[in-house]
Amino acid sequence: SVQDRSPQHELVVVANRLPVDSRTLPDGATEWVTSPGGLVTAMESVMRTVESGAWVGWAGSPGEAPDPFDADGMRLYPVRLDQSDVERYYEGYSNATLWPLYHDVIVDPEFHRGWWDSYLSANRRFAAAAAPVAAPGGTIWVHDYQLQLVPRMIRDKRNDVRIGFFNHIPFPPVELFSQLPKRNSILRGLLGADLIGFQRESDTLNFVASVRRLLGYHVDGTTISVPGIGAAPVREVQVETFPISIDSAAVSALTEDPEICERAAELRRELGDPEKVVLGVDRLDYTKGIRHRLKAWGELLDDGSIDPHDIVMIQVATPSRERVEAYRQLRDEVELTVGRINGEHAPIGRPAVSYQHHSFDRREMTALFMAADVVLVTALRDGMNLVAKEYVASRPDLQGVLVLSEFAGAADELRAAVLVNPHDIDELKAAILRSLAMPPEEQEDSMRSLRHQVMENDVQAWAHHFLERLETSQTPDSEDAPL
Ligand code: ADQ
Repeated sequence: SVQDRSPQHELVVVANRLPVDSRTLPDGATEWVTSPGGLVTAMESVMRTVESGAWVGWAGSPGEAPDPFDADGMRLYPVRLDQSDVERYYEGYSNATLWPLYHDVIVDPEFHRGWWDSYLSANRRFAAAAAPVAAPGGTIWVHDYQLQLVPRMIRDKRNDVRIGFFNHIPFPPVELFSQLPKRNSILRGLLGADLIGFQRESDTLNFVASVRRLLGYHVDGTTISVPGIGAAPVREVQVETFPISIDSAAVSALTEDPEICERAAELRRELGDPEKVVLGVDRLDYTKGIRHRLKAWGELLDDGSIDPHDIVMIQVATPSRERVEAYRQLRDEVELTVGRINGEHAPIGRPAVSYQHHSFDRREMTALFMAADVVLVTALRDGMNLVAKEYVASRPDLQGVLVLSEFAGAADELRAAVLVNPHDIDELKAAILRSLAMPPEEQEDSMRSLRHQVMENDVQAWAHHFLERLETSQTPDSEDAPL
């Protein structure tokens, strides 16, 4: 309730978005719908074990923030973002500066000073919402590139709490990171945490190298010594790799649902019962390599290596960041290419590429994975890529082939996939043909090994592992400790 003046939460999660979406009903009232993303699933199992958990984030529409409320056993604290914050902090600095820079400048990052000012003030608002609601000695876990200044901002207000930060996207090599205006403020912001986690080992090493090179701090392995201001003592910050995962058991269990099995069979019938179905599932993002995939597919059709009567490709491209220019351009290009491929190759009445520009629920997504003989994950750069893991979890029958870019974080763990460099179109074409021709026994060997990896390392284990490490990191000073 609003009368709750001094809330005390053992664990506070801070992320750009709350785990719920607001929906306006016909009568103008607001309804909250849980958005079951990976992070929500991961935290659900952790939140169940703490007496009192909280989540701080934006509710998804610009303007006044709703009052705090309870959902799914947690207290949610909405943060206000005005229209100009959405344009400059979120679409601007987060998604048109940091996102392309952190993904190896696949498109040019834009640098605008006004965007930075908004990033700073929005980060302050998230920190100001999170700091007062953590219990003394409690834990605050900050997520992702939109909130890199928050750890330090919380540290400045609360020296008694443990602060963790996890970056869901890659951390770039120091040569690229150095281009970022205000780069040192970003590093100092992150170093307010006790534990900083990354998806893959190379991200951890890139971050540590940037701290050493740009701030000159002492580094011992992956322990960074952050000098105190004035007489304050040196603080040790741990940097570690925590590859994120999915709720593997839940995904795998869906494949036993008779309705979903029937839907998988129906999908194949709807496509005209082709011999093989090839699937891509991505947010419509330039990091995902959708253009490279379509280029390879178009050439395989052009040179007759693939007969569109026998083999169909489904490309699911979820609408994403549609107000950012690079995303509008990408959508136009992808849709032009799909149109051309279909115009040249599709038999009458059925597609060569079935293109789906919308969202699907979990059940339909599982049916798609079950219907797919080959899944193509051709990201040019990706923190992890959960689609790769979802496909593996959806194949307890041990059939199907995963083609996986070595530039996706998942490639560090999923060694038994058909690994590719998606920039090499010839290599990509050869990998697709090899996958389409792979004998069932070979598919089984590789899928068994992939499943072992994905089923053993689920998102619940990921969250527990991170929080366990955070608990054993340097004990924070209590507020009244003598200086
Ligand atoms: P994303 O870039 O969003 O995540 P990804 O890891 O593939 O990428 O997760 C996408 C999720 O959305 C998957 O669960 C997928 O099934 C779902 N999805 C995609 N299209 C959909 C559709 N049309 N309908 C319904 N669901 C759809 C960021 C990083 C990744 C990192 C994750 C988690 O960029 O590298 O793996 O965070 O840390």
